[in-house]
Amino acid sequence: MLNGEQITIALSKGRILDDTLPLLEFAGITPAEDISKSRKLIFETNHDHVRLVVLRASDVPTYVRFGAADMGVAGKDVLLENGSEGLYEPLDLDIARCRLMTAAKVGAPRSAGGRVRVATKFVSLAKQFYASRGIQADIIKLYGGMELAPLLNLADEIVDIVDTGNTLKANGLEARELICHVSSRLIANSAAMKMKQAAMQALIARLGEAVQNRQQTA
Ligand code: PRT
Ligand code: MG
Repeated sequence: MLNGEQITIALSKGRILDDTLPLLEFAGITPAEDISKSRKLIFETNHDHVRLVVLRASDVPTYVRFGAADMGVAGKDVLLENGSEGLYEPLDLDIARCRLMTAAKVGAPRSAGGRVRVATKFVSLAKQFYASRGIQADIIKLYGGMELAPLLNLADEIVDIVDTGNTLKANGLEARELICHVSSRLIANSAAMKMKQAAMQALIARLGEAVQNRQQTA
């Protein structure tokens, strides 16, 4: 099905890799070696024309947007935060599900009428969210470990990904407001979708079946 065109698929290590590999396997694509145990960044597969590359999660849309990778898997949080111009989003893979939420110290009151200091790596989404609520927010950009910010009084609130809620709980924080539900999406370069149409469409169709199969057997 994938003859002729070389297809490069961008993934990120961790939950996206773990949850995408079974879908790729259902679609007939298996890496030539164990990606999680390797320091390499480019991996051949059982298909001559398909290779996998492993990037930082937040870099996946960039590689796909510029066509350095034809396809990729990225969290909707990353796509919303960084914009998805020039990208097709042909499939919701329904993996790595979580919620983008605001959180604060357990029981801490929101300063009435005043400004709220918000620490997050989702600067753009946080700005939009607080503006939509008519709340004046000073956004403080962090690159990770947002939970620490309220504890050290760097911020009143954080905007972060929540799954089980265990990380918040372990740090004396509580989730407050839901900003959006998140899952990982298959993204594709628009030009590649035209130039490599047959191979890309075939792969997307197979991955769509893999997602359905997983949902039915879950
Ligand atoms: O780690 P790096 O900075 O390279 O990037 P990343 O953190 O974005 O990558 P990664 O692999 O951790 O996450 C990739 C994608 O997985 C994210 O963009 C989300 O769409 C999705 N996802 C799903 C999650 C989680 N679940 C999740 N639980 N991303 C992060 N978390 C973190 C969260 O930031 C918090 O620290 O886990 C903690 C909360 O988990 P609970 O279960 O304690 O609530
Ligand atoms: Mg991470």
